[in-house]
Amino acid sequence: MMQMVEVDRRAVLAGFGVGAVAVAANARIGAPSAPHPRVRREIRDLERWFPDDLNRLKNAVAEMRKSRAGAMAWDKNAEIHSRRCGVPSGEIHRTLHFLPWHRAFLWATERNLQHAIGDETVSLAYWHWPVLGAVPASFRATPLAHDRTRLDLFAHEYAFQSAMDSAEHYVGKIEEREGWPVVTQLGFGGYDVVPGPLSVLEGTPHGSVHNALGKDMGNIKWSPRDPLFFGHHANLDRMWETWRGASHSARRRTEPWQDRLFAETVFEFFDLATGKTRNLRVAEVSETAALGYRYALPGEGVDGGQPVGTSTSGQNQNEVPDPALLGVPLASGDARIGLPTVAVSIAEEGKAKAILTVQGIQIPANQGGTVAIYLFDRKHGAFSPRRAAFVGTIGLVQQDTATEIAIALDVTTALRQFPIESGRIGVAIVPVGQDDALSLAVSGYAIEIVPQ
Ligand SMILES: [Cu+2]
Repeated sequence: MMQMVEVDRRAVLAGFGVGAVAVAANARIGAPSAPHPRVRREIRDLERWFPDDLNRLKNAVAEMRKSRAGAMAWDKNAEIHSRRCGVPSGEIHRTLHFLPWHRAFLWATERNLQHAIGDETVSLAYWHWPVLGAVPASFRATPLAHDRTRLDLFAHEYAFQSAMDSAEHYVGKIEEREGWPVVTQLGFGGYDVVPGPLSVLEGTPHGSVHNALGKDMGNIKWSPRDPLFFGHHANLDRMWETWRGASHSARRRTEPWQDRLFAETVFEFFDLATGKTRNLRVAEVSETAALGYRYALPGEGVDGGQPVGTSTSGQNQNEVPDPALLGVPLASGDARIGLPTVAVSIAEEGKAKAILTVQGIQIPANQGGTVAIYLFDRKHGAFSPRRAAFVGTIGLVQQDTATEIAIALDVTTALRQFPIESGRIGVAIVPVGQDDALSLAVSGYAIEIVPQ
């Protein structure tokens, strides 16, 4: 599958002609409408300290959800997302366009909300999952309520720390070793302009939080029908900004703004003001300041408020799922251990890391769920959570067609804490807290030791 992906990309690149065209990363979409950028705040902060801002958002959503001539502007806006899911070209999931497309979608939706009530100060809010670990009160009542399976979250579902820790470079790197495609760098928001492995961020917390809420939110195409979609994706957008750090940080420079296929792609959005399509180039959404907004920290600008959840390092033990929630492994097998190109050990901090790739994960149509990945020593025989190292969780969001995906995870810490003495590493994929059955087939597992 992945060799195919590489061939496709080269073919498309050839169509554009050789010679990269530089794209200014600071492209502007006209001046921001207000002298100060709009501030997107955490939902609980709006509830407690900024009721006027929350009311503006509620009124605008209520207006867009009203039926006019049998059609709702809200659903027309949501439909834009469905056109980019499970499509032969222009897919915005499992690609590099995951973060920029959703940023543009939030921005276009925010403009529509402003237009709906004729107030350009309407701003989206973000849902920082760990603050409450549940759906905020304001999103449980009309007009922000929606049909959802669950209102509480498990910590392993909003495990953003793993995504932050694994976010080495925005662009993942895939190498071929002994005829086997191996991910040697972990893409934060994707790997390529065509669908490739699922990035850590897109699996968890993105996919797992979608799955937790279920109903429309658990359906990749129609998730934006739920108003909380925009709170969820605003927090992912904020994580992107947090990961980038200060302007022009080294991380920001690793982003593929020089890649024309990435940066010059044009996406269409629904524009309520004209009833027509509004186009946005990916390069136009590189800077939040140019789009006229910024994110406040949770509790920012509030007397006595404490910023929370701002740490971007360290392991969060709460992310390990409760063993009582684990089901029977959906798939397990031995990992191929790639020979390191130079003799390095992962035991020493900063010398090398171990990357696990799981290839050819077949997900049947209309099935989704959150799975946990474990490593275990094969000398003990079959998998048991009590004798295994937890690696991370991956949220696989339901699609209406069967899909094949690959995932890559940093297993350095897991292997340090749980040395595999026999050298035979087993990998298990275990469903977490699922009522409905999910079935998976996997073609193989590989662990690569990558010098740093
Ligand atoms: Cu999406």
